[in-house]
Amino acid sequence: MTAIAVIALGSNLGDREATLQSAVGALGALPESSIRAVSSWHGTVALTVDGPDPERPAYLNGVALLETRLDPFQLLDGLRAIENLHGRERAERWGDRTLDLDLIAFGALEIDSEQLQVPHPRAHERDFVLAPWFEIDPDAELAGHGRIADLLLALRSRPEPGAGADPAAGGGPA
Ligand code: A4P
Ligand code: MG
Repeated sequence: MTAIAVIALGSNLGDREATLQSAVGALGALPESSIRAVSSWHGTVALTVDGPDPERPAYLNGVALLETRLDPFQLLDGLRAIENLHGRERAERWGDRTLDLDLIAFGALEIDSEQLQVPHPRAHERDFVLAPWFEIDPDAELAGHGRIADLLLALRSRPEPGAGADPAAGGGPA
């Protein structure tokens, strides 16, 4: 059975665009898999465990749709192998990286194991995932969270994280 996997790509070290292009090539070369769509690359501020940090190298982020006969765990192994081929090192959580490949969704499947959670547990609140995904599949839904168009709208109507409360706004969202 084939499924459509939604894969988020991110890079904030080295030649980011070359790395992302090379990763897309490697994704398409996985067994029984082919690329269906790739977004443009979006420049984004690095999100760290302490919040957005404009002092860190900025990311390029994008999303690819991969049609695959691999199962989600085989695909995760493939993503790790491609990250490693592109010099990924794991020093700190949410630290700078040459390449991050996250499995955002796998059809409508929901998985909650130690190794793999699908949909990706933080995808619904990340502009840098939803915006490129919306570009290539505007009608997409994220299992358990609804339409990505609505998620993006909700995110963008919130005050900027870290911008602080606006006293004139009178106590936050209604
Ligand atoms: N894992 C579980 N579920 C998944 C999944 N759906 N996709 C496990 C991928 N991996 C999944 O990942 C840690 C473990 O998560 C893996 O062993 C895998 O079995 P990792 O790639 O080694 O580490 P990480 O990416 O640092 O951790 P984490 O918590 O997945 O980070 P996030 O949430 O992916 O955030 N800022 C901007 N602007 N753009 C970014 O792309 N990315 C991150 C990483 C932080 N800040 C960013 C960006
Ligand atoms: Mg990751």
